This record gives sequence, C-alpha cells and structure tokens, in this order.
Amino acid sequence: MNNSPSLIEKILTQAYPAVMGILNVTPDSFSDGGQYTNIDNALKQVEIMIAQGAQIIDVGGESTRPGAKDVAVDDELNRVIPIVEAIKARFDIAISVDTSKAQVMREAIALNVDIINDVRALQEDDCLNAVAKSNVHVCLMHMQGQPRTMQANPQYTDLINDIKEFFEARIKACENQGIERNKIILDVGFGFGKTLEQNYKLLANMSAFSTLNLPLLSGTSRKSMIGNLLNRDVTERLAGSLSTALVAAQQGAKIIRVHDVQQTVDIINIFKAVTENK
Ligand code: 7PJ
Repeated sequence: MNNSPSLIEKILTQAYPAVMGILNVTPDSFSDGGQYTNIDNALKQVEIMIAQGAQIIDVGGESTRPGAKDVAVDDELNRVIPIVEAIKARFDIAISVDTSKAQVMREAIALNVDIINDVRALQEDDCLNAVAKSNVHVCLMHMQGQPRTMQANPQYTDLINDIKEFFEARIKACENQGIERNKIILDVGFGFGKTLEQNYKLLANMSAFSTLNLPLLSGTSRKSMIGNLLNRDVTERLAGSLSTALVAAQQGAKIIRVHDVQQTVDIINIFKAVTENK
C-alpha cells in the first residue's frame, strides 16, 4: 500500500494557487479550437505549459461555450483518451479531464487521471457511479441551465447563497455514493449562466465559499466576462485574464485554470511576494 501523497494531494496543500493549463482537444473551442486535436501538437503544447509552470493539465473534448453543440460519446472518447494516454506516457504531471460523460470518466479513471472536472457537477446519468470507488478527485462546477441557453436570462434569489446551496446538495449526493468529501474541489463556474455583474460579484465574493472548507478552482481565462466588460475580442483578453486570476488568488482559489500559463505563474509569484512581505 502506497501512502505517500499523490500529485494532486500535494498541489492542494500548497500555500499558493497551482496553475491548471487548458488543453482543448475540441475542433470548435472558442479561443483555441482545433489547434491541439492532433497528438503531436497537443504534446508540444503540454510540454510548453509544463515548462512554464503548470502543475495540472486540463484535457477537454467537449466545448461548453455558450451555444456549443453536444458531442457524441465516441467522438469525445476518441479526442480525449489517446491524448491522456500520450501525456501519461511522457510527463509526470497531474491530469484533469473536463467531461460530463460517465463513459469518458470511466476510461479516464482507468488511466489514473487525477481530477474529473465536470461542469455539470456529476448530475448526468451514471456519473456519480463512474467516480465512486475510484481514488480520483472531482471538481464540481456550478452552472445554471445548459450551455446552449444558459446566458439567456440567468436569475438567482441570492447569488452567493443559491450557489452555496447547490454545492451543499452536490457534496451530499457525492457522499451518499461513497465519494469522500476530501476528494471534492468546488468551482462557481464563471460564465455558466451568470450575467456580467453576477460574474464580478462572484469574483469579489469567492472567499465566501471558504465556509464549505473545500479547495476552490477559478476559471475566468479569456471569457466573455472579460471581453464584454473591456470590449476586447478573444485574442486581446490577457490583461483582463491576469487581473481576474490575481483577484481569485487573493480570494483563496487553490487552482487557477488558464490558457496563458507563463503569465499567470508570474502574477502568482507577485502575489506570493506581496503576501510574504506583508
Ligand atoms: C470551466 C471549465 C470553468 C471548470 C470550461 C472555457 C469554457 N471547468 N471548463 N471551470 N470552463 N472547472 O474554458 O471558457 O470555468 S470550458
């Protein structure tokens, strides 16, 4: 029996946030779609992100941008699984798989991935089962509605409290299936059924979720909450992405999910210097 902490357990006990580098293997993702569908290109990008200081690589085969179409399970498996295998064979890096499909979860878990990152918080068929009895960590993200329609008219009684109650219910559902609480990571889900103002309210109040005593993941990189506020298209959102990442770090996020790894590592190192010299 090996009791030494896993890569992800070490990451979650660090004093400063870890950077999760995004590897989209979808042909239609909003900011880098189609670039990394070929295995060699994907591995090159992984190598670059690791050299830049990423501690986790998030592999995603379903585009969840507003309006995106559903992906068939076989297509998602064919996109994701060979790339996870290839990364595992070459690099000692924590791997997260961004999926809402039980079959993709099962095959990823069989390859010993570290995190199942589910924007639907294990609410789809068989997902709780797929994760239960494994050792994997899960990221439960909050989304109101479904990607195709979620930005139409998001409404909350009390934004922070509604999301907190959602987390409590999903944590309970996990625990009822035998998924241990200490395997769970939470994410408020920036851009997933939230207005511009609601996204910034969540960013400003992310530390309110620390009462749940679980690590928080923050994903704002290149999103519309930046583009719409600043009137910048997707290629011009770096400063906005870094600013939101810094606020998330100040609010206690343990993992920052980004496209621009090197620049985000830089701002975390600034955050660290500021904190340590207070
Ligand atoms: C997120 C995600 C996020 C988590 C995507 C995009 C859209 N997973 N997957 N959190 N976003 N946990 O990258 O803009 O915010 S896909």
